[in-house]
Amino acid sequence: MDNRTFARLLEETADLMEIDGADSFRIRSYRRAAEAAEQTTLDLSAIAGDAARLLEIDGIGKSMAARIQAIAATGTLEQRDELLRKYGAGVLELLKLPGMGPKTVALLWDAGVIASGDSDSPSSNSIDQLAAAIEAGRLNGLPRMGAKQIEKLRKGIEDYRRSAGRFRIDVADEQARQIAAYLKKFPGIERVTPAGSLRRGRETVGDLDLLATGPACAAGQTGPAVEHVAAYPGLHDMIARGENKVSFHVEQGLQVDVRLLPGESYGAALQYFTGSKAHNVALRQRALKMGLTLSEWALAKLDDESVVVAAATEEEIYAALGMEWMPPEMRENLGEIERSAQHDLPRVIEAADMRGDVHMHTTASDGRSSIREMAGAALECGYQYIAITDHSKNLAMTNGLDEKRALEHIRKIHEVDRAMEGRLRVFAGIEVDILADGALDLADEVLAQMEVVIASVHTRFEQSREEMTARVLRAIENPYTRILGHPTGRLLLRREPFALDTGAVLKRAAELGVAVEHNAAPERLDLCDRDLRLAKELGCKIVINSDSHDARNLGKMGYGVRQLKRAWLTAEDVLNTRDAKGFLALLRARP
Ligand code: DGT
Ligand code: CA
Ligand code: CA
Ligand code: ZN
Repeated sequence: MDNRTFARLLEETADLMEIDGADSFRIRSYRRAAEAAEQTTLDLSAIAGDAARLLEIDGIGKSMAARIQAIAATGTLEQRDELLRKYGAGVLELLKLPGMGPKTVALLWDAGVIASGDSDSPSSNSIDQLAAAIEAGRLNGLPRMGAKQIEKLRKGIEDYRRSAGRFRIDVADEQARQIAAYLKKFPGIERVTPAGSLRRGRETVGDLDLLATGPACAAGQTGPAVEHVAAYPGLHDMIARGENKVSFHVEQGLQVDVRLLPGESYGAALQYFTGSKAHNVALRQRALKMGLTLSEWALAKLDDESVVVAAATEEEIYAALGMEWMPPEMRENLGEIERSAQHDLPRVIEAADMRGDVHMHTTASDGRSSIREMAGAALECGYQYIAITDHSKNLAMTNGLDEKRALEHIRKIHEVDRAMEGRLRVFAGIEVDILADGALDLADEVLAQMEVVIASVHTRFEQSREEMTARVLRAIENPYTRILGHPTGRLLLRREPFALDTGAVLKRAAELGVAVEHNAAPERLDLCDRDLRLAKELGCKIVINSDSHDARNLGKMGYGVRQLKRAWLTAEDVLNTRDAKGFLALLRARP
C-alpha cells in the first residue's frame, strides 16, 4: 500500500467525522496525520510494525500511529467504514463536487436531501439524490443555498457525470505500475506491458489494459497465473474471469483488463490492444490489400491462416506490412499509417530531449520545496537549467509575491544560481497573474529584471469568450510577457477550459513571438494535443513545463512530453530542448 492510500483513508475519515459533527480537535488530528502521510519520505507500510518510528513523524501521535497500523493490517479503518454505512458510500463522491464540503453534506443530510442507500446501491446514489432534489427545487430556502450556489452544484454534477468513469493518466499509470509489480512476483509471468489508451499516452484513461506474458501464460496452462491475478490485494470486485483474461475493479473504481498471452503472439496482441481502434481498422485494411489478415494472435496469410507471417514483436508486424514501427502515441489514424508506409515518419520528441524546465513554484508562494531543492531535483533530471516562477500578489491564497518580495526573491534565486557554479543555470522568473482586464499583476520595472516571465489566468474563469479573448490578447501584447502559461485553464475531469478563441490567441502569440506553454502537470496537460498541432501549424514557439509545486514532481514532465508526441512535435519545435543560451535567445527573439 502506498502512502497516498494511507493519506486518502485518513482524510476520508476526517471528512466523514465532520459530516457526523464529531469533535473538531479529533478531526484535525486525522487531517494532520493525512498531511503527514502525504509528505513523509518514509514508506508507511514498511515501518508500520514499528510504532516508535511512526511517532517520529511530525504530525503523528499515539492514536494516529495506531490508526496507521490498523490501515496497514486491514487495508481500511473501522471508523471510516462505520460512518460510510451510516451515510452511504456515495457521500465521498458527493465531496468531489466543486463547492461541496463536509458542512454542506451535513446540511443536505439534516434536510433529508440525501439519505443512506442500502449497501448494494450504486455509489453515485448521493449525487443522483442531490440532482433530483435540485431538479425538484427542494434546495431552495435551505440555509446557505442561494440561487448561485444551487446553479454551481447543478453545473458541478453535469461536469462530474461527463467525466465520470475516466481517470487521469498519472492515476492510471500508478495503478498499472503497482499491478505490474504484483503480477511479476508470480514465477511464470515475465513481462507486463500496459496497452490501450495508457500506452498511447491519452490524457485520460477509460480502463486499464495490461498484457502479461511468460511460461505461465502459455495456452491451456494459465490456471495458476489466473489464480494469482485474482488474488491481487488491491482488487475491489471481480468483473469476469476466463482462461486468458481477468477483468476487475480496483478500489479507486478503475477497471483493469489483464490478458495472459503466450510469447509467440505477444507482438500481435500488444499491437491489437494498444489500438487505437481507428488505427487498427486502417491497418487491417492495408493487410487485406496485401493478402494478409491481422488479428490479436498474428499477421497471417489470408488464404491460409495457419501460415503466420509475423506475431512475436510489433516491429516484425509493421515491417511485414511495409511500414516502420511508430510510437504508440501516434496511433490515432491521423496520417501516421501513410507516412510510415512512405518511410517518412517525423522523429517525435522524447523525454530525453528536454534540457530545462522553466515553470516551478517554491515555498516563496504555494510550493513545498526550496529553490535549492528544486535545483537538486533538476540536476537529477539531467537538466542544464530551470526557472523559478512563483505566483504574484493577486493570488493571495498562494501567498503570491508583491514587487518588494519579488525583487528579494530574484536576489535569492541568483544566489542559488551562483552556488551551482555552472552545473545548472537557475533563472529568475515569475508566473505573473493576468488580471481581469488583461493587465499584468506586477510593475514593468520588476518584470524587466526577470529572465522568464510567464503570464497566466487564474481567476474570473466565468468571463465571456469575447472578454476572455481580449484579456489574454492584451496580456500577450505586454512586451514583458515571454510565455503564456496553461493557456486554456482546464483541470482534467474537474474544470472545463474557459471560453477562449484559442485560434486567435495562438495566431497573435506567433506574430508577437510569445511562446505558448504546454503545462505537463497531469491535472492540466494544457494545451491539449489538438491545440498543440494548431500551435505548430501557426508557427508558435512552444515551451513544455512541469509547473512543479514540489521537488518530487519534476519527473512528471514525461506526461506532457507524451502529449507533444501525440501532436507529432519534434525536439526542434520546442524551445527548452535547447541549451541554456539557445533557449534564452529563442525566448527573447521577436519576429
Ligand atoms: P479507453 O479505455 O476508453 O481509454 O480507450 P482504449 O483505446 O484503451 O480502448 P479499449 O480499452 O476499449 O480497448 C483497448 C484497445 O483494444 C483499443 O485501443 C483497440 C483494441 N480494441 C478493443 N476493441 C476493439 C474492436 O472492437 N475492434 C478493434 N479493431 N480494436 C479493438
Ligand atoms: Ca482501455
Ligand atoms: Ca479495455
Ligand atoms: Zn498557474
